[in-house]
Amino acid sequence: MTDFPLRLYDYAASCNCYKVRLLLAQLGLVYDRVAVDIFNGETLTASYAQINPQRTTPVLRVAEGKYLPESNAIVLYLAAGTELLPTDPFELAQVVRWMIFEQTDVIPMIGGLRFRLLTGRLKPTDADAARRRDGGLEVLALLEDHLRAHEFMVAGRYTVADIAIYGYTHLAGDAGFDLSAYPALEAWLARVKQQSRYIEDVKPYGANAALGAGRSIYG
Ligand SMILES: N[C@@H](CCC(=O)N[C@@H](CS)C(=O)NCC(=O)O)C(=O)O
Repeated sequence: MTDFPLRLYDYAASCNCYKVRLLLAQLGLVYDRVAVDIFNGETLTASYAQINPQRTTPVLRVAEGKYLPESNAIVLYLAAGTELLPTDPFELAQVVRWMIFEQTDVIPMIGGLRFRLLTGRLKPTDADAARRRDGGLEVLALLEDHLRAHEFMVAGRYTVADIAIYGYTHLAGDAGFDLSAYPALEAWLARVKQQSRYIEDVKPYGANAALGAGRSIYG
Protein backbone atom coordinates (compact mmCIF):
# COMPACT_ATOMS: atom_id res chain seq x y z
CA MET A 1 0.00 0.00 0.00
CA THR A 2 1.10 3.58 -0.70
CA ASP A 3 2.52 5.78 2.07
CA PHE A 4 0.38 8.66 0.74
CA PRO A 5 -2.09 9.54 3.52
CA LEU A 6 -5.33 7.64 3.07
CA ARG A 7 -8.39 9.87 3.12
CA LEU A 8 -11.89 8.62 3.82
CA TYR A 9 -14.90 10.60 2.63
CA ASP A 10 -17.32 9.51 5.26
CA TYR A 11 -20.86 9.93 6.62
CA ALA A 12 -20.87 9.01 10.30
CA ALA A 13 -24.40 7.53 10.33
CA SER A 14 -23.75 5.23 7.37
CA CYS A 15 -22.97 1.58 8.05
CA ASN A 16 -21.37 1.37 4.60
CA CYS A 17 -18.87 3.94 5.91
CA TYR A 18 -18.70 2.19 9.30
CA LYS A 19 -17.54 -1.07 7.66
CA VAL A 20 -14.53 0.84 6.29
CA ARG A 21 -13.87 2.65 9.61
CA LEU A 22 -13.99 -0.68 11.45
CA LEU A 23 -11.47 -2.26 9.08
CA LEU A 24 -9.15 0.77 9.17
CA ALA A 25 -9.20 0.59 12.98
CA GLN A 26 -8.55 -3.15 13.02
CA LEU A 27 -5.65 -2.80 10.59
CA GLY A 28 -4.25 0.07 12.67
CA LEU A 29 -4.16 2.38 9.64
CA VAL A 30 -3.96 6.13 10.06
CA TYR A 31 -6.19 8.17 7.76
CA ASP A 32 -7.75 11.58 7.27
CA ARG A 33 -11.47 11.58 7.73
CA VAL A 34 -13.53 14.03 5.68
CA ALA A 35 -17.08 14.35 6.96
CA VAL A 36 -19.62 14.42 4.12
CA ASP A 37 -23.10 15.47 5.26
CA ILE A 38 -25.09 13.63 2.61
CA PHE A 39 -28.35 15.29 3.69
CA ASN A 40 -26.84 18.75 3.29
CA GLY A 41 -26.39 18.21 -0.44
CA GLU A 42 -22.66 17.59 -0.04
CA THR A 43 -22.63 14.62 -2.44
CA LEU A 44 -24.58 16.61 -5.04
CA THR A 45 -21.82 19.12 -5.85
CA ALA A 46 -19.75 19.13 -9.05
CA SER A 47 -16.58 18.62 -7.01
CA TYR A 48 -17.99 15.52 -5.30
CA ALA A 49 -18.93 14.09 -8.72
CA GLN A 50 -15.23 14.28 -9.62
CA ILE A 51 -14.48 12.05 -6.62
CA ASN A 52 -17.42 9.70 -7.16
CA PRO A 53 -19.89 10.11 -10.04
CA GLN A 54 -22.30 7.79 -8.16
CA ARG A 55 -22.42 10.46 -5.41
CA THR A 56 -22.26 7.96 -2.55
CA THR A 57 -20.13 7.59 0.56
CA PRO A 58 -17.74 6.03 1.45
CA VAL A 59 -14.96 6.96 -0.92
CA LEU A 60 -11.29 6.27 -0.16
CA ARG A 61 -8.57 8.42 -1.68
CA VAL A 62 -5.67 6.02 -2.02
CA ALA A 63 -3.25 8.39 -3.81
CA GLU A 64 -3.29 11.83 -5.39
CA GLY A 65 -6.22 11.87 -7.84
CA LYS A 66 -6.99 8.18 -7.19
CA TYR A 67 -10.40 7.61 -5.61
CA LEU A 68 -12.13 4.34 -4.77
CA PRO A 69 -15.91 4.30 -4.13
CA GLU A 70 -18.03 1.30 -2.98
CA SER A 71 -17.58 0.13 0.59
CA ASN A 72 -16.80 -3.48 -0.23
CA ALA A 73 -14.32 -2.54 -2.96
CA ILE A 74 -12.57 -0.34 -0.40
CA VAL A 75 -12.61 -3.15 2.16
CA LEU A 76 -11.09 -5.60 -0.35
CA TYR A 77 -8.42 -3.07 -1.29
CA LEU A 78 -7.42 -2.38 2.32
CA ALA A 79 -7.51 -6.02 3.41
CA ALA A 80 -5.40 -7.33 0.50
CA GLY A 81 -2.31 -9.03 1.86
CA THR A 82 -3.62 -9.18 5.44
CA GLU A 83 -5.02 -12.15 7.35
CA LEU A 84 -8.48 -10.60 7.06
CA LEU A 85 -8.66 -11.56 3.37
CA PRO A 86 -8.17 -15.23 2.46
CA THR A 87 -5.97 -15.96 -0.54
CA ASP A 88 -7.29 -19.46 -1.25
CA PRO A 89 -9.42 -18.94 -4.41
CA PHE A 90 -12.49 -20.73 -3.03
CA GLU A 91 -12.40 -18.86 0.28
CA LEU A 92 -11.76 -15.56 -1.50
CA ALA A 93 -14.75 -16.23 -3.75
CA GLN A 94 -16.85 -16.97 -0.66
CA VAL A 95 -15.88 -13.58 0.77
CA VAL A 96 -17.06 -11.93 -2.46
CA ARG A 97 -20.24 -14.04 -2.42
CA TRP A 98 -21.19 -12.71 1.05
CA MET A 99 -20.29 -9.17 0.03
CA ILE A 100 -22.68 -9.47 -2.91
CA PHE A 101 -25.39 -10.89 -0.64
CA GLU A 102 -24.85 -7.99 1.72
CA GLN A 103 -25.41 -5.45 -1.06
CA THR A 104 -28.35 -7.19 -2.72
CA ASP A 105 -30.21 -8.52 0.34
CA VAL A 106 -28.94 -7.29 3.72
CA ILE A 107 -28.83 -3.61 2.76
CA PRO A 108 -32.22 -3.20 1.06
CA MET A 109 -34.11 -5.40 3.51
CA ILE A 110 -32.45 -4.48 6.83
CA GLY A 111 -30.36 -1.31 6.33
CA GLY A 112 -32.89 0.22 3.93
CA LEU A 113 -35.82 -0.52 6.24
CA ARG A 114 -33.95 0.87 9.27
CA PHE A 115 -33.05 4.08 7.37
CA ARG A 116 -36.59 4.62 6.10
CA LEU A 117 -38.23 3.97 9.49
CA LEU A 118 -35.76 6.10 11.46
CA THR A 119 -36.02 9.05 9.05
CA GLY A 120 -39.79 8.99 8.56
CA ARG A 121 -39.73 7.76 4.95
CA LEU A 122 -41.83 4.72 5.89
CA LYS A 123 -44.26 3.84 8.66
CA PRO A 124 -44.14 0.27 10.02
CA THR A 125 -47.59 -0.35 8.51
CA ASP A 126 -46.65 0.71 4.96
CA ALA A 127 -46.66 -1.99 2.27
CA ASP A 128 -43.04 -1.29 1.40
CA ALA A 129 -42.06 -1.67 5.07
CA ALA A 130 -43.85 -5.03 5.16
CA ARG A 131 -42.07 -6.14 1.98
CA ARG A 132 -38.68 -5.21 3.40
CA ARG A 133 -39.52 -6.80 6.78
CA ASP A 134 -40.42 -10.09 5.06
CA GLY A 135 -37.18 -9.92 3.08
CA GLY A 136 -35.25 -9.11 6.26
CA LEU A 137 -36.70 -12.14 8.03
CA GLU A 138 -35.50 -14.31 5.12
CA VAL A 139 -32.03 -12.75 5.32
CA LEU A 140 -31.82 -13.33 9.08
CA ALA A 141 -33.03 -16.94 8.74
CA LEU A 142 -30.42 -17.63 6.07
CA LEU A 143 -27.65 -16.11 8.20
CA GLU A 144 -28.86 -18.04 11.25
CA ASP A 145 -28.64 -21.32 9.30
CA HIS A 146 -25.15 -20.49 8.08
CA LEU A 147 -23.88 -19.40 11.49
CA ARG A 148 -25.32 -22.47 13.21
CA ALA A 149 -22.76 -24.45 11.24
CA HIS A 150 -19.93 -21.89 10.99
CA GLU A 151 -18.12 -19.88 13.64
CA PHE A 152 -17.44 -17.07 11.14
CA MET A 153 -18.83 -16.33 7.67
CA VAL A 154 -15.87 -17.79 5.74
CA ALA A 155 -12.71 -19.85 6.33
CA GLY A 156 -13.44 -20.60 10.00
CA ARG A 157 -11.94 -17.29 11.08
CA TYR A 158 -12.71 -13.58 11.24
CA THR A 159 -12.42 -12.02 7.75
CA VAL A 160 -13.78 -9.04 5.87
CA ALA A 161 -16.85 -11.15 5.03
CA ASP A 162 -17.78 -10.80 8.71
CA ILE A 163 -17.22 -7.03 8.54
CA ALA A 164 -19.45 -6.77 5.46
CA ILE A 165 -22.34 -8.74 6.99
CA TYR A 166 -21.93 -7.19 10.44
CA GLY A 167 -22.19 -3.58 9.18
CA TYR A 168 -25.98 -3.39 8.92
CA THR A 169 -26.99 -6.63 10.65
CA HIS A 170 -25.79 -5.52 14.09
CA LEU A 171 -28.33 -2.69 14.05
CA ALA A 172 -31.26 -4.77 12.75
CA GLY A 173 -33.02 -4.27 16.10
CA ASP A 174 -33.53 -0.58 15.17
CA ALA A 175 -35.67 -1.77 12.24
CA GLY A 176 -37.87 -3.85 14.55
CA PHE A 177 -36.21 -7.25 14.05
CA ASP A 178 -35.98 -9.35 17.21
CA LEU A 179 -32.44 -10.72 17.13
CA SER A 180 -33.07 -12.93 20.17
CA ALA A 181 -34.94 -15.22 17.75
CA TYR A 182 -31.57 -15.90 16.04
CA PRO A 183 -29.22 -17.30 18.72
CA ALA A 184 -26.42 -18.35 16.37
CA LEU A 185 -26.46 -14.92 14.76
CA GLU A 186 -26.42 -13.25 18.18
CA ALA A 187 -23.47 -15.39 19.28
CA TRP A 188 -21.61 -14.43 16.07
CA LEU A 189 -22.35 -10.71 16.64
CA ALA A 190 -20.76 -11.14 20.08
CA ARG A 191 -17.72 -12.88 18.54
CA VAL A 192 -17.25 -9.99 16.10
CA LYS A 193 -17.36 -7.50 19.00
CA GLN A 194 -14.57 -9.45 20.71
CA GLN A 195 -12.14 -9.04 17.78
CA SER A 196 -9.07 -6.95 18.49
CA ARG A 197 -9.34 -3.19 17.88
CA TYR A 198 -13.11 -3.48 17.39
CA ILE A 199 -14.91 -0.14 17.27
CA GLU A 200 -18.57 0.83 16.96
CA ASP A 201 -18.95 4.51 16.15
CA VAL A 202 -22.13 4.67 14.04
CA LYS A 203 -23.87 7.98 14.79
CA PRO A 204 -27.66 8.48 14.77
CA TYR A 205 -29.11 10.11 11.64
CA GLY A 206 -29.13 13.90 12.01
CA ALA A 207 -32.34 15.95 11.94
CA ASN A 208 -31.65 16.88 8.30
CA ALA A 209 -31.99 13.19 7.32
CA ALA A 210 -35.76 13.36 7.90
CA LEU A 211 -37.87 13.29 4.74
CA GLY A 212 -38.08 16.80 3.28
CA ALA A 213 -35.59 18.30 5.77
CA GLY A 214 -32.43 18.11 3.66
CA ARG A 215 -31.11 17.57 0.17
CA SER A 216 -29.62 14.24 -0.95
CA ILE A 217 -29.92 11.60 -3.66
CA TYR A 218 -32.79 10.21 -1.54
CA GLY A 219 -34.83 13.45 -1.81
N1 LIG B 1 -23.06 0.29 -2.71
C1 LIG B 1 -22.57 1.47 -2.06
C2 LIG B 1 -23.73 2.17 -1.37
C3 LIG B 1 -23.27 3.49 -0.77
C4 LIG B 1 -24.43 4.34 -0.28
O1 LIG B 1 -25.60 4.16 -0.64
N2 LIG B 1 -24.06 5.30 0.55
C5 LIG B 1 -25.03 6.22 1.09
C6 LIG B 1 -24.88 6.27 2.60
S1 LIG B 1 -25.16 4.67 3.30
C7 LIG B 1 -24.75 7.60 0.52
O2 LIG B 1 -23.64 8.08 0.61
N3 LIG B 1 -25.72 8.29 -0.10
C8 LIG B 1 -25.45 9.58 -0.70
C9 LIG B 1 -26.58 10.58 -0.68
O3 LIG B 1 -27.62 10.28 -0.12
O4 LIG B 1 -26.43 11.69 -1.19
C10 LIG B 1 -21.47 1.12 -1.07
O5 LIG B 1 -21.48 0.02 -0.53
O6 LIG B 1 -20.58 1.95 -0.84
